[in-house]
Amino acid sequence: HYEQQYLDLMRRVWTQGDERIDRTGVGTRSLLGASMRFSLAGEAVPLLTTKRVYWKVAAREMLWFLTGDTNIRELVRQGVHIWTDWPLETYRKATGEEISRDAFEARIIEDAAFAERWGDLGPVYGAQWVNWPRYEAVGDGLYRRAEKGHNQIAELVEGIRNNPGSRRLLFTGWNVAEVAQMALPPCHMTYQFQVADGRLNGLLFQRSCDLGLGFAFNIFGLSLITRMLAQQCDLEPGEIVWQGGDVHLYLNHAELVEEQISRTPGGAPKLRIKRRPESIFDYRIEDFEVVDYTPQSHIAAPVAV
Ligand code: DHF
Ligand code: TMP
Repeated sequence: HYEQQYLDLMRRVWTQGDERIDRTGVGTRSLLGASMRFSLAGEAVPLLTTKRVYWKVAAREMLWFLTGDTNIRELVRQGVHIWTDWPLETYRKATGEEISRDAFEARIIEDAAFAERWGDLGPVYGAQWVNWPRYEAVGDGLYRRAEKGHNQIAELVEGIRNNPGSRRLLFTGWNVAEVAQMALPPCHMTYQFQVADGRLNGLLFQRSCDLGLGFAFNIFGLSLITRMLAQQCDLEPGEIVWQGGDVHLYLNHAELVEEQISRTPGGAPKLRIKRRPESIFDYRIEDFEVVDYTPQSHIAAPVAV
């Protein structure tokens, strides 16, 4: 089963990983460098089956990236809570107010000015993917930021269509000049694609991977964007390759790890796109459907902020 690779890696990190205190203070076991491959042939999708993965949340996040938005307001409006903890932490530290997560989210939705001030994550994924800053010369060696940045995604679609032999079919969120302004520098940082035999293959380099929590979303996201790009470029989806840099398990995920590696993966979920939108930017959540997904129960685990 495709998921065995994941469970094997999880066991390896847990039993052989180097134990250290990380940025969050929670502590991890970690190793550097890992790779997995999955087929997207037919409608296959490597959703984890040893726990329920809320794939619609991951899909909404991906669609949100593609709009270029970096404010959590729209996510929260859609009932997506996965990015709330970071602005919440900033707000609590800055104001000393012991506001609950629910109350913070309610204010983000109700109060546009509050959301503007406190809900932004900085120039993260979306900002770099579709609006990477571009500068134009104004003379005397001076530059100003152009109104419109580079749209790496639009350029990628053109590249796949018009230059399928290219080895430069990629986009990245790692903008060195802006990393310091981001709530979190990109984890799933570089995506690369290849056209081979009428198929689109996709690869993700993820510099930092929370194997217990983030990975399930990231591998689904890679599958989804590869499938969307393939559809837009009249190709069949091929394979995806995942490459992890610092691959880790948080020490407070012990129960999740023990439970998950004791389970046996099963089934062959499928991801369907029900419509062919005008462009890569016109997909809606209703366009996606997952069938034959009968996962084992969800395993809740705390996220290290
Ligand atoms: N920090 C850390 N330490 N790990 C992450 O995976 C992570 N991911 C981020 C931002 N910072 C992070 C963005 N993505 C969840 C999933 C993805 C995600 C953030 C959080 C999460 O909490 N997933 C739970 C619940 C999902 C839900 O309730 O919708 C899960 O069980 O999958
Ligand atoms: P770091 O910036 O110190 O590496 O911390 C980021 C943490 O978030 C790390 O545990 C990796 C995890 N993460 C993912 O695994 N996937 C994601 O999509 C995101 C945003 C974060």
